[in-house]
Amino acid sequence: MKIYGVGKSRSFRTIWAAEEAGLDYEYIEVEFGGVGDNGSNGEAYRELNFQGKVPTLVDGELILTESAAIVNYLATKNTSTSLIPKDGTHERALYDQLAFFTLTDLEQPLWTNGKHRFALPEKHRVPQILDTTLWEFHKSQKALRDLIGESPEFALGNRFTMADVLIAHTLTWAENFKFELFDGFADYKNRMYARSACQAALAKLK
Ligand SMILES: N[C@@H](CCC(=O)N[C@@H](CS)C(=O)NCC(=O)O)C(=O)O
Repeated sequence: MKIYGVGKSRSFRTIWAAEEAGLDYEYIEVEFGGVGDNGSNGEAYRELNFQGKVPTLVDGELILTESAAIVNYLATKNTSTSLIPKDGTHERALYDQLAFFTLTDLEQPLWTNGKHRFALPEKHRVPQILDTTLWEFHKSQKALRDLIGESPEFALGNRFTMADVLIAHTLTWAENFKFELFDGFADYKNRMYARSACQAALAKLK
């Protein structure tokens, strides 16, 4: 199994998830903008990932290019772990709600901020939107507080799930972009990042 990624970008979610699930994988660092074999603009990588984005997972015939889909796939691949609630349960519905919330409401202002500071071609950037992203992220944190509580031990119930990977990674992304985190969330994501699986994933980046 191969995972293609770039540093602490969204691809970090997937290698952290692979470590939590105790799976063997090869991590391949993609060069953003490069045209060589592992360059995001290279022909070989574009064959796997049409948009030249990260992450990409290749497992035999299967190719996945969405971080949360990869995280969920990895969670179910090792059946001896319980990193994702079982299909058809209320707990699974609540898990899905957290995952979709994270990828739509919570990360959206962060990605908009990044796009309009550096990711989009300059002529498409709108600097006035940056203040709006700060306001929106604050609003999303209030919604997150409603969903998981002010000082959560875990995002869902009383055990670790992949929802913690998605949320803690997104909160760290916010911190790296200099967004202010609510106190309880800063403590929560620090505790999640102290997990040995997360530290093992971070070590892959060095
Ligand atoms: N919805 C996708 C988004 C993937 C994505 O946009 N990845 C960023 C890095 S975090 C990327 O590759 N950006 C390069 C680009 O936009 O060209 C996911 O969650 O995997």
